Amino acid sequence: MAKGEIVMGALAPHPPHLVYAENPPQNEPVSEGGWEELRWGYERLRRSLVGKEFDVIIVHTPHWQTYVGTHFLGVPHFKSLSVDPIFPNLFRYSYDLTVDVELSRAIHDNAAKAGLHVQMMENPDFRIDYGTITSCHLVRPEWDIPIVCISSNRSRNYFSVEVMQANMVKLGKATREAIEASGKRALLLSSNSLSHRHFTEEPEVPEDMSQEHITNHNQYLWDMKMIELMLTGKTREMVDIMPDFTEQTVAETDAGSLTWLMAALDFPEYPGEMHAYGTVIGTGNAIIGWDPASA
Ligand code: 2X7
Ligand code: FE2
Repeated sequence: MAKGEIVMGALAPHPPHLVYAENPPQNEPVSEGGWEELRWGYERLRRSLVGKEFDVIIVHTPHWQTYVGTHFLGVPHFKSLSVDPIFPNLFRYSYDLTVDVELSRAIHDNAAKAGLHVQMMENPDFRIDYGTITSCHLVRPEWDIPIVCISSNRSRNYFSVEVMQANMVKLGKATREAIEASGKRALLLSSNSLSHRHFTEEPEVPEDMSQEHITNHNQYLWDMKMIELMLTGKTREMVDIMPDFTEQTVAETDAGSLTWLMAALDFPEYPGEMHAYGTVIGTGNAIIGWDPASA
């Protein structure tokens, strides 16, 4: 069997606003558009995947939060309605997806061997989180490829951001090794925003773009620093300063998704490809791809 590989890794944020703005048939609310910069960025990311074949999408998500260990979806098929708890006016999405349980279990087993607390999630009535659905929809709206979905272990909350990062580095390595042993080609998604202070009031028309901007300049400067490191191949340095970034911008990197992705890609020294940066209700969001073939 040929060695499996990561065909691309991407920072793929999940503001539900982006799905709302696209008006796909799966989402009930209807919009007049909005957040084009980011939606066009997702278009560019999808274009960069044309011609690359992949068997599975592996997503690490901040909105499936587990407090005892990292969990993996372990049921082959899920179909239900996902409603965003904060923005039910924007996101009521009917999903129907398949899971690569074999690869899910292989990553689980590898992570257990590396000393991490892990568990397969085998409840068929489990509700898939909107982070997973949004990132997967925007990257692959056809839903024709099985996913592996990894929870975010909230060790940052009861230990520290450093403990969380150390665990995510182990999880990333375990993920890469499981992919290689499987013979499969995988697309990896880190489903998170960068800076994450957001407005506490929504405009009357949510897609009124005259109201959209970063919450404060401090966040903008931090986002630009992190992006500069990602675009110049300094990903170890980026991960090293992530605790400060996370603290100062209440960044969604607290979930560990981006650290996991960097470790799975073995800390790329080649530049990430920038597809877009934009704000959603004041948060900073970047869409960036890393293609190991460009190393
Ligand atoms: O979950 C999110 C997010 N990460 C960013 C912006 C807006 C809403 O939801
Ligand atoms: Fe989020």
